[in-house]
Amino acid sequence: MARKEASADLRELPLTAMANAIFVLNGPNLNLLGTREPEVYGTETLEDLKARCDRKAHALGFVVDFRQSNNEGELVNWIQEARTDASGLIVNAGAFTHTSIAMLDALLACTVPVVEVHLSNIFTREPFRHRSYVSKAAKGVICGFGGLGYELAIEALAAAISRAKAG
Ligand code: CA2
Repeated sequence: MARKEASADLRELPLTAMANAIFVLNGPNLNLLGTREPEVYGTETLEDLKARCDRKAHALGFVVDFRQSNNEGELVNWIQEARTDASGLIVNAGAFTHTSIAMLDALLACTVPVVEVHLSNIFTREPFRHRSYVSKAAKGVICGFGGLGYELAIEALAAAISRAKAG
């Protein structure tokens, strides 16, 4: 989703802005948001979530690189990229949340703060959704607040990054 557009936007920014980049990575099937299961995931599309993130990040002095993939390996590559090209990472790993040791390993190797987000409250859903491999590598987890959760995650990440910078 808008992967190339986001990168092109970022390439036009000065290097100092790259240091303030927050990667927002979305996993499988999240490209379908807004088309089905509104009672679980709401009515917003992924584009709507991107717009929320852009607005919130800009207000706090950050830029967002917002991506989605259905491919586990691609998500792992992006997490590795975040080590050098982002100051923080937000991840909604979709169903890979509950299965992916590869994503966990990549996240554990990530030196920037990570916030895990889910649109739905995974703990009130089927038992297989109660376990998250991602959480072990996350500074915090936000779930159950729909698209607002992405904005809350940006706020939490911005605070963590500022604290780290202040020493
Ligand atoms: O609540 C979340 O954000 C999830 O990460 C969403 C994943 C699910 O597997 C996780 O357990 C919780 C699923 C995303 C699929 O979203 C769709 C939305 C509309 C239509 C079809 C799929």
